[in-house]
Amino acid sequence: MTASRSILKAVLSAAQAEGRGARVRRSIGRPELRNHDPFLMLDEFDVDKNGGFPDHPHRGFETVTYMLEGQFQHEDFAGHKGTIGPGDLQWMTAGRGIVHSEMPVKSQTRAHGLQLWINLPKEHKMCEPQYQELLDNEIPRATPVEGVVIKVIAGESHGIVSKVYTRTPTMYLDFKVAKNKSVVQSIPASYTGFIYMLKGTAYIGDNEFVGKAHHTLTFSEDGAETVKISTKDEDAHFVLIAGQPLNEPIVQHGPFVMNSQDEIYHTFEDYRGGKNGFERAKNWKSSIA
Ligand code: FJE
Ligand code: FE
Repeated sequence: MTASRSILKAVLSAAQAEGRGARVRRSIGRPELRNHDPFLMLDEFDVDKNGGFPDHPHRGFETVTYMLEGQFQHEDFAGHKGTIGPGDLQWMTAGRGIVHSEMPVKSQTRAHGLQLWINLPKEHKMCEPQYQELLDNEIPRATPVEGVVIKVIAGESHGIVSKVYTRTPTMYLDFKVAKNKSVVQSIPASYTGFIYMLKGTAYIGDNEFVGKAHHTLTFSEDGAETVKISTKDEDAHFVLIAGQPLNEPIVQHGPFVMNSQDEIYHTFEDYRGGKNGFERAKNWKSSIA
């Protein structure tokens, strides 16, 4: 019998200002949770109809936007446009370069969701940009026991496999667990991982570490291949995110994440000069910001 991963730390994310009039609860990426290779950032965002994330670039990683409530629009410099609503997913590989705008639909009062930044391995940092977009009803569910519904956004759970292609091996699961349930999730031994609590209370590991809303709970890196999660007198909603660490140098300058200072310098040159993937950045302005 293998033991469950345990929880190393629990960190509360308070809301902070970000973008234009937006509020985020930063999980991974905050000072206490800086190096969680392969993950760079996780924000629980809350944007009202006048806020958002107007025109900005990315290079060298992936942004994964998962909507919880409301409608979010996006538009990029290549003319790629769309709207995602509750339960929908946009898995964007920025690769060598994307410039885009991410804004709530104006008629909505609130857009609430999660945005995860996953680092790319050296050999994929300059790949062609790619979008993988899935509507809520296209994301498969595992229901290992009554009262436990697991949306398999990436990776696998209880025999249900996501069709999302991950250049950095990643598991991304959305758990809705009714009260007084228990579930065991397999995790590859080499993955790092964490739970971000959205609602309610969950008890994690053999010694039932208590996890509450807006807390990030980081997993022990002891090679255990499961994590045990239970609920008691309250339902719980959380995401479980895990991935293969890249163990490569990280040099981040805002929305550019490369392996060396020299590559960051060249990225600034490319962005400013409209080169090497940023050709369409010149004079581009989104129509939604
Ligand atoms: C940003 C660079 C960025 N959290 N949560 C610098 F890319 C961003 C940014 C976001 C973001 C976007 C969404 Cl949709 C959700 C996010 C950061 O776009 F805010 C800064 N300062
Ligand atoms: Fe962005």
